[in-house]
Amino acid sequence: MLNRFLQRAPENFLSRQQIQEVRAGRRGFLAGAFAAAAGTVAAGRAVAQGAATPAEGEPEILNLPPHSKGLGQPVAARGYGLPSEFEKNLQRRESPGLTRVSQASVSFCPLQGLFGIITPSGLHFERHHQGWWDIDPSKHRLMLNGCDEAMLKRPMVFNMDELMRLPSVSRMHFIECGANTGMEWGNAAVPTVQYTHGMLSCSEFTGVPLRTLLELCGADLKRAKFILAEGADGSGMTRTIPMSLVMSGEVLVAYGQNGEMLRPENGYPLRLIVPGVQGVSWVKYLRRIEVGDMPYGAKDETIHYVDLQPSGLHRQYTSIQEVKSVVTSPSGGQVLLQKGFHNISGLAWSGRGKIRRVDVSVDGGRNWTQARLEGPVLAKCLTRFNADFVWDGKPAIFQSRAVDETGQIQPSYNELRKVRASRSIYHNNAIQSWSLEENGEVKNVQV
Ligand SMILES: Nc1nc2c(c(=O)[nH]1)N[C@H]1C(S)=C(S)[C@@H](COP(=O)(O)O)O[C@H]1N2
Ligand SMILES: [Mo]
Repeated sequence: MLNRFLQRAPENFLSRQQIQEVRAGRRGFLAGAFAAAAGTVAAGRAVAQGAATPAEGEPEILNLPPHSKGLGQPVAARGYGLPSEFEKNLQRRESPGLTRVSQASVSFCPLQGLFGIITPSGLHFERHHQGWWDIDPSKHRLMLNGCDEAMLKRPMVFNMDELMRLPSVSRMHFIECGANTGMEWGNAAVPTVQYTHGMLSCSEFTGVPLRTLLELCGADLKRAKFILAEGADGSGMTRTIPMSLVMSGEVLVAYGQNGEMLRPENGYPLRLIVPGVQGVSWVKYLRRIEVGDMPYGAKDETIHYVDLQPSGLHRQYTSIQEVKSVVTSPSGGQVLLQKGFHNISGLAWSGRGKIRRVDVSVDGGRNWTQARLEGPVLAKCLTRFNADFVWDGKPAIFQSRAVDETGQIQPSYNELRKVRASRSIYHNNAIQSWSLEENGEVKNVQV
């Protein structure tokens, strides 16, 4: 039993005292159940004990509660639905002290509490370099131009209605910030999967292939080598994207997210979708696309979002998010309250295509067993995996290792540090370890 419904602390894990309280209650409940079972073959007194009125706070199955007898809420009491009152603890959270101001920060997605592969839009992680805006879509414009007149024959400015008239596609893709897991390069630094891996989300996006727009504008698709995407917020977010990705038809100028318009935090009313590529290239509040024949060398690709190599040099333009996976449950901060069966569940993804296979270890990587991939398994999309685990009460170390359809295998920390050293920020796709202690607590460790 995980502590999903018992998380009252502002963070996603219980205090030591709360765990003790839960255990005390739980133990009482189990003792009652065992007494009942024993009672069927032994003395009637044990039966009476087992079936006794439940401990305080335990629901009474035989007494009908008010919601079984009365009239419920009317329809449309909420024009836009909200999660249950009892799910309040599942929140995006800012990592304390990570940045100096919350306008240039990250809120992490609570992966430990999510099922399947789609991130509810209200829990999608946020990364803003200069705060978010709720931009009036009737005033928003997208301009397309070339680096010179020959590169794009008909420069155009679209409004939202004009864009939304065009043939659209809907695709499910993950977005991962290049800095996801960036705090873990040197050592296990943060306690929960929300903070280790929560700059990751997955949605169904709807929009127009950028290629369609470039064709409409008469771009020279032979000469064009790169595009520059520019956002309308104050961060001056501009990113160079290779034309090869655009020509594949995968890059979308998107307005839809999970069946409705994008959320303001995620770029409403228009953002770029660049499947498989790190989040920073998914320019939000998209207002301009320029077609060119050279990389643009913008600040967010020359100074930021570069990878420090062991030689001391920086590597630029590493954009593909390599194969990666993580066990989301049981994960750091959670507590196993009972021995016996537990479902190990997690997410796997690759910027190069589909996930082929995920292996799971419960002994820190000595032995591996193949996890079940729950469909659908889509390219450049999160894939949910599950594996069985029976806890005997002894310490364990949970790990997952993903392989993608190109044969790339997720590296261990040792393997990754051999080629990348340990002082980088971006593109950490190492195997995550969670240590299960004898007392049931799960902790972030590196082995
Ligand atoms: N205009 C604009 N686009 C932006 C950013 C930004 O600050 N401004 N942040 C980028 C970064 S670094 C990431 S990781 C993703 C995050 O997208 P999200 O906030 O929808 O999760 O948006 C990218 N696009
Ligand atoms: Mo990012």
